[in-house]
Amino acid sequence: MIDAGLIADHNAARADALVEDYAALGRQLARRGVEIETITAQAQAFSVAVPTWGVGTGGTRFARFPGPGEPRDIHDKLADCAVIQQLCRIIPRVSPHFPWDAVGDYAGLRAEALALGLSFDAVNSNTFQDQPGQALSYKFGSLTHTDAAVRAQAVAHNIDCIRIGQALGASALTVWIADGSNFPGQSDLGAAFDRYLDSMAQIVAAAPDGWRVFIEHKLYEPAFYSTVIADWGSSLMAAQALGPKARCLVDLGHHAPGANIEQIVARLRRAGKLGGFHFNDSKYGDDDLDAGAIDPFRLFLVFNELVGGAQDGAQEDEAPALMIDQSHNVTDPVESLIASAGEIARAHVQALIVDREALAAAQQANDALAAHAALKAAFVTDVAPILAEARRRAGGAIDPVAALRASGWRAEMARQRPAVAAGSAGIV
Ligand code: LRH
Ligand code: MN
Repeated sequence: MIDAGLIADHNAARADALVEDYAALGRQLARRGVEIETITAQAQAFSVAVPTWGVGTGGTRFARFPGPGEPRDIHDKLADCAVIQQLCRIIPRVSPHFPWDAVGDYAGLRAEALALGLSFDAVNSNTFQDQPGQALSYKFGSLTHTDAAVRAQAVAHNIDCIRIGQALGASALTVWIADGSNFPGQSDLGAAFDRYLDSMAQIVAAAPDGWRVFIEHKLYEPAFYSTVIADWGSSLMAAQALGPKARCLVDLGHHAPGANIEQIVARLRRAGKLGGFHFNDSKYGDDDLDAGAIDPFRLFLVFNELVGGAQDGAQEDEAPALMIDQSHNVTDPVESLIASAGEIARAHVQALIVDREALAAAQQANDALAAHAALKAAFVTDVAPILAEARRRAGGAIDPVAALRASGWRAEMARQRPAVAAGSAGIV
């Protein structure tokens, strides 16, 4: 962990400037009828989960270039997540991935996380890779494979993940499958979906009451002609067929360029099937770039739907699970997760300060410019003082990346952990 004294000194050096900026923003917001203290309290209550696979350097199919002090296992990954939480105070939950994070003692892992101030969010299964010693290959699919024995193997793995999740105190399973085809004609598109529903029905049935099973759609990759759960339509059809435990998870990077993701969010909310998010950013494909790095306005518009888009007749019964899913190929992963959590928190606060009355009036009057301006006014407001003050009040750092760098934490990890050779390709 980072020395608490260092964080205190870091904050002390920035306190006067923050007081000044916070007061100025407070006056500006008050003129707009917004009470800054109310927003800051909501910012403090906000949280997002980090992916265990995000604290190590990520890669592409071409290569992975590990950095210094790479986490070696789930224990190092939890320690790194705890440092992010210590500085940001909005990521108290970790989303693990199996078998990447497999250990022998899950009760022990839960206690270890708790001692670090962390708990577990949705667990992720993996039937998109073959594991050493695995009986049957997922080369041609998993839950939708034409061979019932392969499907049974994949179903069993997902049920194992649910049992692990129960031991960790989690209450949701995220199921993303790579199943699809590379050639027209290779797959019976209808039958593949039917096999998906049959396999998922067994997984959903194995989930305890109160649990959620998140269906994660993705347009393409690694399948490059068809993907069984390619879009929100397929995901929603499946979630509606599979019953109340089944919900849809929206990974921002899993859509065609130009897709209107905020409208997808509105539709899934309307259907009562918006289960969760994987936040990241992208310019072309599933680039898994840092949230808010490419298109912060899009991220804001998603939160605008979450905060403001309450709809008559919406069947929504719970808030969606908010999680990050990124691959940090050229930055320090811990710094990127800190920055990304900050960008997600920023989009949330910007959505909270939208003048909803002015927006609704302009929408009703078909005053397009005034309606757009009502959103833009919130988006262009520099809410950084609210974010920093929320962190400070929660015991975090006013400028968490600067505090991390000042602490020399990464150099210390490089000293403690063996260097990892470059070379292997792949996301982790
Ligand atoms: C698939 C995905 C999925 C995870 C994986 C690491 O692209 O978004 O959520 O299992 O990344
Ligand atoms: Mn994802």
